Amino acid sequence: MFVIGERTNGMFTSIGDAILAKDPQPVRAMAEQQLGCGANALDINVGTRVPKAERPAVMQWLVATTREVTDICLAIDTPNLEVMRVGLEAACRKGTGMINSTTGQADKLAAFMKLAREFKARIIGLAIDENGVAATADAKVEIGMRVLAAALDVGLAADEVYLDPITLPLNCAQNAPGIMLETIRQFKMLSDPAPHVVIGLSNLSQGATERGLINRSFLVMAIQAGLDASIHDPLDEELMNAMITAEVLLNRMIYSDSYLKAYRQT
Ligand code: THG
Repeated sequence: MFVIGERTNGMFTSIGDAILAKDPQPVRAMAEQQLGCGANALDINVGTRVPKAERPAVMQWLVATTREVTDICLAIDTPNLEVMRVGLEAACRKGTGMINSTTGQADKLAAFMKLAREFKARIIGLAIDENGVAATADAKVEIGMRVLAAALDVGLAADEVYLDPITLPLNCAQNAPGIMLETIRQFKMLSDPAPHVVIGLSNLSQGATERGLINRSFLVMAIQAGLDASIHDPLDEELMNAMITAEVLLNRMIYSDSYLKAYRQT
């Protein structure tokens, strides 16, 4: 599993405060903590408290500050093309970048795929188009197919594409998790080699009690369905243990009595 740490996000109070104060220390510390807990990439999101006009400069600062402590892949989390470009420039000076994300409308796809090629960045495509979030597995897969085709057209490989079925909160759409699982299975059958499949796991439990339990139960099911990347909190040790155990149970990792420790050492 490719774990994209979700915590460098202005939506979290401590990081949001640090961003507004331009205080680099909490940002660096959060990057190091996530990496220490097994993150393979970090999602970088300035949050909603930064005025729109300042977002390019703030993204530049947030990425550059994170880059001071790590060369790891940085996923630039913004729907805005200008913010994305500035973030990728800062991320790709040293190490790789990932576009989080494009949607399926033709004009957005064209612009973001051009950026992906320019920066040799991997790209996440959401199951959203001009009609909003696709509601059925068929509609999500149709958008996924369009994203994959656009990526192949600009010369990306299928395994540089990460399709995201869109995670809705369980407390507003109780049938959505089942639809996501079906979509994940179908995304993995779109091509051979297949695209990757990613989710923003924490969306699922927003507003619910038992957040941790809901997140880790679903993550295990999604891994079985073919999920191979997840944006989540690597500091949640029970979540990471459930993820590692799912990989052992699916025979993707060798069992030993110390498999949790072994995973963390590699
Ligand atoms: N897909 C893709 N990217 C994404 C998402 C996705 N990026 C953003 C988001 N969804 C994933 N990241 C988060 C980060 C935090 C939370 C949820 C998803 C979260 N935050 C707490 C809350 O809202 O309750 C904030 C807690 C606090 O204030 O401390 O749940 O789906 N491609």
